[in-house]
Amino acid sequence: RELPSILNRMPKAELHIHIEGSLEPELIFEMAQRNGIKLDYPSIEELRAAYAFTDLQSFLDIYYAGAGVLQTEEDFFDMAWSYLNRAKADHVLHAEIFFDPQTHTSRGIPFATVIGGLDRAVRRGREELGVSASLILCFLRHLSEEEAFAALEEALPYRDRFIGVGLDSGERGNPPEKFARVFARCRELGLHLVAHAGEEGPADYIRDALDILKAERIDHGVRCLEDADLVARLARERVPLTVCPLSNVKLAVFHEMHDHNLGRLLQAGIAATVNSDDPAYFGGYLNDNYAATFAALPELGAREAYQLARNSFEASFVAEEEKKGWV
Ligand code: ES4
Ligand code: ZN
Repeated sequence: RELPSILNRMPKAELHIHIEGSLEPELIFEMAQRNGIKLDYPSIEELRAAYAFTDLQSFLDIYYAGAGVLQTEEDFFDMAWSYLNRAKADHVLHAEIFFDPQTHTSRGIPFATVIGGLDRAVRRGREELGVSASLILCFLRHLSEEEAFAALEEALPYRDRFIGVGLDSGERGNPPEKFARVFARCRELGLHLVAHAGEEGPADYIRDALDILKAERIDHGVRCLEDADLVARLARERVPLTVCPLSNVKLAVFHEMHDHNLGRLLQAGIAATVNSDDPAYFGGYLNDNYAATFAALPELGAREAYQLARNSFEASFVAEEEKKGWV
């Protein structure tokens, strides 16, 4: 009865959101127009209709194409500002936001343009919206480790504008070990470390992200349930999983929401959190993800709602002092 209202209004953190995945078709068209870019789709409706994915790669193809309209610092600002306003509406107090610099620098957009626009939105969000936010730079795992090192090198003059690094894009065939050395370097630099693992890839990739990359948090990680020893370890070591339910259903990781394992992860004692991943592409922002999972999974009630919100703050990279005000 009152659960939907509790879910909507409870304070929460979002830890798995790709800022390029928050770019709504309306903004894609607006930016294409102002930047003089010709799109492959004649209308907003036809672009949205193309958002019918069969797996991760079919999504990534459209997602990277959409990001092609981003040209100026203003574009990056507008994208992030729009997301932060949506986050505020969902009672998100804190967001840790992924961005993919290689998607842009490979098109000739300077790293300074990307980080300049995103950082300005993050600062303004803190001041004007009261939403705390920080940035996490993701390496594209379909590219080489050498290219990841080059991306890191370009980013280092802006070291104070992001708090960590992650690993995203196509998982299959791009195991964690491919990025062992660049993650070791990031660790020396004092950056936080996260990695997508166990979304489409096997449970082994989750273990390797922990053992080889020293990831502090696993993005997705839902395939851990295929390995009982790993589940026990994740629970014992309180390794957070940033689970993205609507994403998982749209990309056919689970056939329908009723099949999602979020309830089982919590029952196993894992510090799971709920997140939106790419909200413009997967049918909803953070509160939509909470609403869809709680509607489909009968084992989720008020206790689990509270647990998930609490997990989201505990799993965040904010200082322990600041966390105390939230949990
Ligand atoms: C992503 Cl759902 C997902 N998985 C891997 N990489 C990504 N980049 C943006 N969304
Ligand atoms: Zn993701």
